Order: sequence, then structure tokens, then C-alpha cells
Amino acid sequence: MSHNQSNVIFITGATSGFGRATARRFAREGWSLVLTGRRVERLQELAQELGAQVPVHIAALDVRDAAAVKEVVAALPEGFRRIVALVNNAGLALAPVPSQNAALEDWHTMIDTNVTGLVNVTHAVLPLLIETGAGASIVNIGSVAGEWPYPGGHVYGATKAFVKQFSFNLRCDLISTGVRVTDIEPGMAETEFTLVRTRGNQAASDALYANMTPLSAEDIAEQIHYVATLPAHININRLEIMPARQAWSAFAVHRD
Ligand code: NDP
Ligand code: 8X3
Repeated sequence: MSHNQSNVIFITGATSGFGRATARRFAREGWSLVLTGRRVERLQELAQELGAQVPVHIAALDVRDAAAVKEVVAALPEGFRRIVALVNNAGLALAPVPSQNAALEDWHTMIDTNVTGLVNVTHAVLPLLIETGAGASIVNIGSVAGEWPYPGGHVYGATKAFVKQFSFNLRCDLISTGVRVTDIEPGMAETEFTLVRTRGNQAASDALYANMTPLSAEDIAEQIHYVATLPAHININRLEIMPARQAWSAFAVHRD
């Protein structure tokens, strides 16, 4: 399949981090962009930046709102309906504290966004991806937190484990359609992720990424571009990526 002007990528959470870097990465290759997120000013800024290069359609969207998701997809202009890649990227972690201290509302927000939101968008965009057929891709942004437990990971890690299993199960059903599905699982990457997780604590975010080299948003955008532009007969099921300076640790043991 050729990747020319008529290829469209639909990105959730395009206002920051991986989503914004992915918009820029695919703009470089001439793809048309559907950029969504809640912060409209940021969508407008990105459209301003990339609109001279490629066709850009922006839509304010909270992925938790299933009706709004359906409306945004139904209202896609003609030139933006041949979706070749859906990047389910919108997501967040909250409550970097032990489960017993976490607010139920924060757990619900993570489930509503990372699980229900991702499902909402997938369900709405799937018919267009199937229409595109061979070479189309769903790229879901999971996390190492969906593979490996860690203190304070509670519901966040569980939502990302859902993303992985949903990705694999989608593959089973989509095998005859040519639509590929990949779960990309990044480790530590410096975006606004930790600012959101700590509710705006810049010092905590800076400390987490200090004196090591975290992944960048551009590193992940590069991997998204890689999996979505492979020849149509190749499906990367799962791609787990860590900074060279991040690895696993020992099991915790609580002693008397
Ligand atoms: P950022 O906080 O920089 O970006 C998150 C994006 O998600 C923003 O564009 C935000 O847009 C969007 N978003 C959040 N909630 C909603 C919502 N309800 N509806 C629509 N959009 C929403 O973080 P990252 O770029 O790092 O995160 C992107 C994805 O990567 C997330 O799924 C995250 O879990 C995952 N991830 C991040 C890692 C990291 O270390 N950074 C590692 C592994 C996975 P807006 O607020 O404008 O709606
Ligand atoms: C977030 C990455 O390192 O906090 O998905 O688990 S990490």
C-alpha cells in the first residue's frame, strides 16, 4: 500500500505528548490528520502549525463521551474518511499513592478514559478501518504498567492490561479484514504524563526524569510510524519499549 496524501491518521489525545509528536511525524510523510482532544486551543495551534503541510481536521473530543465520539466520526469530512491508522493514545494516570489512599473518583476517571474511552473510539472508527482494509492499523497505547506491577500502579496498570488484551482479542476478530492491531507499551517517557498524574507538580515530574534519559514523545511517535507503515502482511502484536536506563526490580518482601 502506498502512503500518500489520501492516507488519514486519526489520533486521540493529539494536544500533548505522544499524540502531538505523532501528528508531526505523520505530517512529515504527507498523511492527512484528524486531531482530537479536549483542549481546543492546542488543537488549533497544531492545525496552524501543520495545516500548511497537510490537510488537517480538528475536533474537540472527550473520549469518555460515547455519543460525542460517534458524532465526531460521523461528521468527518469526505477527505478524512479513508482512515489508514487509528492511534488510541488519549489516556492518563492519577493518584500516585497506594491503593488504600487513592480516591475512587480517580480510579473511575482512569477507567472511563483509558478503557471506556478507547473502546468508544475503536467501536466508532472500526467500520472506516475495515472499509480501508489491508494495511489499515489500530495502534493502541498500552504501557509497561500493563505488563509489570509496581506500587501505586493499581487501576492505571489494570487499564493498560485491558488495552493489551483488547488489542489481542481485536486481532482475532479482524484477521479476515486486513486491519492490524498493535499494543505499544512504553516505559518512562517525559511528556505531561507525570504532571497530570501529580496534578501539576512540576518538581515531582522533573525529579522522576532527572539524571537519566527518558524516552521522548518523538521516540514513541517513531515507533507508531514504524508499525503503521510496515508492509500490509506484517502485524506487530506488542511492542514494549523502555529507556536503556530503566529496568525491572526485585520482588518486594515484607518482613517482621
Ligand atoms: P500527556 O499527558 O502528555 O498526553 C495525554 C493526552 O491524552 C493529552 O493530549 C490529553 O488531551 C489526552 N486526554 C486525556 N484525557 C482525555 C479525554 N478524556 N478525552 C480526550 N483526550 C484525553 O501524556 P502522554 O503523551 O505521555 O500519554 C499518552 C498515552 O501514553 C496515555 O495513554 C498514557 O497512559 C500512555 N503512556 C505514557 C507513558 C509515559 O511515561 N509518558 C508511558 C506509557 C504509556 P486533553 O487533555 O487536551 O484532552
Ligand atoms: C506509564 C509509564 O513508567 O509510569 O505508563 O509505568 S510508567
